This record gives sequence, structure tokens and C-alpha cells, in this order.
Amino acid sequence: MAAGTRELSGVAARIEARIPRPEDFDSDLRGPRTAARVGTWLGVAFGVCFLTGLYSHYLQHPTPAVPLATGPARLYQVTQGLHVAAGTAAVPLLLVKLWSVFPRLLGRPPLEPRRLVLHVLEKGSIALLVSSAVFQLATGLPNSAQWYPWRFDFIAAHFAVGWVAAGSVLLHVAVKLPVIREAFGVPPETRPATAGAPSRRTLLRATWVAAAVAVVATTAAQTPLRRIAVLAVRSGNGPQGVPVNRSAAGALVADLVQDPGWRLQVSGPTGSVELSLEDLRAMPQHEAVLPIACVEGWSASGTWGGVPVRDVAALVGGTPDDDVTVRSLQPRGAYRESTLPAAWVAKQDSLLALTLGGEPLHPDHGYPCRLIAPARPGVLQTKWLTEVEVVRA
Ligand SMILES: Nc1nc2c(c(=O)[nH]1)N[C@H]1C(S)=C(S)[C@@H](COP(=O)(O)O)O[C@H]1N2
Ligand SMILES: [Mo]
Repeated sequence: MAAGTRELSGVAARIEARIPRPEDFDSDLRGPRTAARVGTWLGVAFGVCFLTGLYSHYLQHPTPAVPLATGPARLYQVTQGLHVAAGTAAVPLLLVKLWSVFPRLLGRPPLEPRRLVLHVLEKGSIALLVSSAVFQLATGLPNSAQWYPWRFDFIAAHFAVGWVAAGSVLLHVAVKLPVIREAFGVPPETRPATAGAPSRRTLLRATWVAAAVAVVATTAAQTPLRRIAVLAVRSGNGPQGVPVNRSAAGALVADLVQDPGWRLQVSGPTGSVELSLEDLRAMPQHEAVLPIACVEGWSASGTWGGVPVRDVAALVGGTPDDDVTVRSLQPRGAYRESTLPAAWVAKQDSLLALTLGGEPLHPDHGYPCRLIAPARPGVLQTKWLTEVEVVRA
């Protein structure tokens, strides 16, 4: 080797000598056998996150190409609960996975140009995989805790990077398939563990336990075990037994909702009508047990009473083919409006709700009137309605 190209000066040589090499990690704990097993479950967790995330996205941005189910009522509660639970479980899995493959990052790049190109491509795809996975978890988890410590649009970023993560997981599995197959085939104890180190079985068990604890600590808030849900933000408390996302005061409607002159403005193909609270109460009432299922992962069921949306739509010429858009008294904010697709309008359980648990809605739950419909994300269950518009496609 020509002098000067590969010879390192004194300081650099000493640093180089201190950087560990893959061979320095001779334990069987790190390496393909651990990586493949933890990686399989990490892949499952990311797959669940991706599919349930897409479903949540298309509920909020419907397109004719993606079929959406209007029931059972708890469907979104389940899909979004799985989304947050799988994302939570993925955190310890990802940490152990990164730890198990970390020595491979220390391999020196090959000098032969063709192998160097392949090396850079492989490392590049892994960099994409790791950074997109870390980004999804590091932004998704604070979001599930209703904490948004960043300036970018979380929803757009989480959706876009979700595709990057899914694509790079597929690519990674394809590239590593030979290694993965070998890792599952190798008989145990081919290499001795470092003296005193825990066995791989112990490591794997600890990993599964960590993932399970993470899931229970976030999701138990939805069960009678809510006292152990130490990582969950929503305790299940709130007026009328249902947690509140944004309060009436927080939405700047605390005064507006108490106005005795409140009317619901209803418009559609045949004209418009104004309904007072008394008018709405005088119409045939319907009750339904429906959950509020927030994208953040918490959910709570209640018995809602009110007028089916379709009955009010019919007053202004609405038919089973029409969507219905509702608008809130709330002056600003992304959630002041939502559109109920015709398939939901057709359901008697899709309500302009006036009561919760048999009492008039608490102001924080949307008094005097809110939308509630089955199998939809909480963000679409608009509170403090002032307008109902039948929209003909
Ligand atoms: N007008 C309006 N409606 C809204 C919201 C809002 O911010 N403004 N938040 C939504 C969200 S994100 C959720 S999860 C549910 C929560 O309903 P709750 O507070 O009655 O439990 O209300 C939805 N309706
Ligand atoms: Mo929400």
C-alpha cells in the first residue's frame, strides 16, 4: 500500500486502535440469531402500525378506492388501539434490535469499487430504515400523549414517513432473507456466550416482557386495570364518565354554547331550516352506545341520545346518497368541521347527540349538540354544532 494513503498518523492510529471491530463482540447475544427473532416481531409491530395507520388515514380522507366499514361501532377503537399498542411495543423491540446489530456498523468499508458501492447502498438503506422507524416512534408516542413539541405538520409527516418505513422494512427483509433464514436454522450454542453474560434466551425473554409491559402500561387505561396504566395520559376520567379532549373553554366556545338564541342551521337541496334545542328534542329520539375513540389511542364508551342525522337531513331534501357536513361554533381549529359520508348518514346510530348517559351533554362534550357516529375517529365527532349541510356529490 502506498505510503500516505492508508498509513495513519500517531493520533489517528491510536484512535483507530480503540474503535472496536465486529470481531470484538464475540458473544452470541448480539448477531443474526437475536436480530432475526426480535426483528420478526418488530416487523409484525410495524406491519400492524402501517395497516391500522392507513385505515385511520382513509377514514379521515375518504376516497372511493378504499372501502371503509361503518361498523361494528367499536371497529376504530380496536384498529387505533392496536396502532398505538403496536407502536409502543415497537420501542423496546427497536432498541434491542439496534443493540443486537450495532457491532456490524463498525465494519470497515471494502476498498474494491464495486463492493464499496454495494456496501454504501446497503448501509444507506439501513440508515433510511433506522431513521424512519425512529422518527415514527419518536413522534408518534408523544402524539399519543397529546404532546406536540415540534413545528411541522405531524399528521402529514407521520403518513409520509410511514410509507418510507414500510418500504424500507420490505427492502431490508428482502436483502437479509438469506441471513434471516440461516439465523432461524442454526442450531443453538454454536458460539459460546461471553463468560457471565446472560443467555440469549434470557435476553429474548426480557425483550418480550419489556414489550408487553409497554403495551399494558399504555393500554390498560381502557380497562378496569387503569391504575397500572402509568404511561397513559387519559385516566378515563371526565364529566359524564367520558374523558375530554378539548374543553369548551379551550375551544373558546364556553359563552357561545350557553346562548339561549342558539339555533342549528340546516341546509340542503330543498332549502334551509333553523332548529332550536326544543325543536330537536321534539323530534323522535334515538339512543346508541358508541365509543369516542381518539387517534391518540384512548377510548371511552357512552350512551348517547339525540336525533339521527338522516332525520334532520331529510328535512332539507337529504337522500341516502348524500353526505352531510357539520360545522362547530368553534371559531378556529382543524376540528371545527367534518363530513359524514352517505354510508354513515344512512345508519340510525349516527346521531346529532343532545344527551350523554341520559343527561344533557356537558359543555365539554359538545352541548348543546354534537355529532357522534359509529366506527369513526374521535377527531371527526365534532362538538358544539351550529351548522348541518346536506352535500350532494
Ligand atoms: N369542535 C370540536 N370538536 C371536536 C374536537 C375539537 O377540538 N373541536 N376534538 C375532537 C377530538 S380530537 C376528540 S377525541 C373528541 C373527544 O370528544 P370528548 O371531548 O367529548 O371526549 O372530540 C372531537 N370533537
Ligand atoms: Mo382526538
